Amino acid sequence: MKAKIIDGKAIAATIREEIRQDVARMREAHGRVPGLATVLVGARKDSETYVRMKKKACAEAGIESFGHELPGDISQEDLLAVVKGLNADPAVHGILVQLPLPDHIDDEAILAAISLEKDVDGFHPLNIGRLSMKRRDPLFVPCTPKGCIELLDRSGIEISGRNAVVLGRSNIVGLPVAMLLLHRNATLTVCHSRTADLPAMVRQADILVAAVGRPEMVRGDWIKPGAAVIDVGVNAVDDADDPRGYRLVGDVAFDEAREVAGAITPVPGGVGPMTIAMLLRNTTDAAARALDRG
Ligand code: NAP
Ligand code: LUD
Repeated sequence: MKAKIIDGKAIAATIREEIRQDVARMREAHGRVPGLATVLVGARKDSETYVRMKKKACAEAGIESFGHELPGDISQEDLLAVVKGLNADPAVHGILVQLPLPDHIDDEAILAAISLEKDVDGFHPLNIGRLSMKRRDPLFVPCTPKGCIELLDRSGIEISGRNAVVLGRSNIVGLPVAMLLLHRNATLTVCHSRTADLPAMVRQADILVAAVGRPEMVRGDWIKPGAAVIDVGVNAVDDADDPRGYRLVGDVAFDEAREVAGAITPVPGGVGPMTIAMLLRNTTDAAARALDRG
């Protein structure tokens, strides 16, 4: 039997509509709307695309966005000054500094400078620290990991008590998604580039989250029959038949895996749109908290 396709694009559209209604209610009740500052350093094509998509999604939800496009050779000091200016701006409820930053920038110092209340990416060290500890609620959960859990929940996939395998341990996806699965009482395995027998580990997974950045690395015969597969990877591979000269594939060989899995996310149209929806959710939550503080 073929796997159910988890339609991230459709689920994200539903969530964005929920947010649009929350924003409209906020505007009516308080005369205020959420504001997101986007900070883009340099001219990476992928980062430009993602930031453009985020600003467009904000506009559609009624969220104000403030774009800061900065040169790739900006100094650490000047970038810090931009962040501090945004911290002080009452119209800005959330600050997104798109990663990766150029090599000469100390990204940890930049992320740590974002005010905790505006850390809608959830990358501030204190938010990550809280996420990693039992019963310490972070103010914000990172968008991509949060989107993965939301996809499972909205697809009716049980997490508690099941074997979850996460491929990858990056700060932005692998590690935080592992923490979230653990908090939801999955039995957790985290694999990485030194894992001895990756296929054998993956075969244990009732829930597999793949975030390695290797096109179609996970083969169909690695998948446990009936497993839920969340493919975070977004990899461009050359394709002469595509007008752009490339197409996007995940970390999982989709056509093989869908013959075995119980449910699977496609790439594109899986986790990616959820990342953006969760950013809008976090920004709207940040604005609501700012209103509560008065
Ligand atoms: P990353 O920082 O490069 O981390 C990759 C992780 O995968 C590392 O932990 C690495 O292990 C592990 N890894 C690499 N090669 C491996 C192999 N052959 N076998 C086992 N593990 C291996 O990447 P990332 O930022 O987490 O992103 C991962 C993928 O997700 C990329 O394709 C990225 O484009 C995509 N992504 C998508 C979204 C979205 O919204 N859809 C968001 C973020 C990222 P070590 O730790 O041992 O080096
Ligand atoms: N930095 C992210 N860097 C990269 N794909 C994203 C992403 C949308 N500070 C910070 O936004 O959350 C972040 N915060 N990230 N990413 C990756 C990561 C960051 C990746 C994919 C998508 C955001 C997305 O919508 C579409 C899809 O998978 O359907 C395809 C888009 C296309 O190029 O056609």
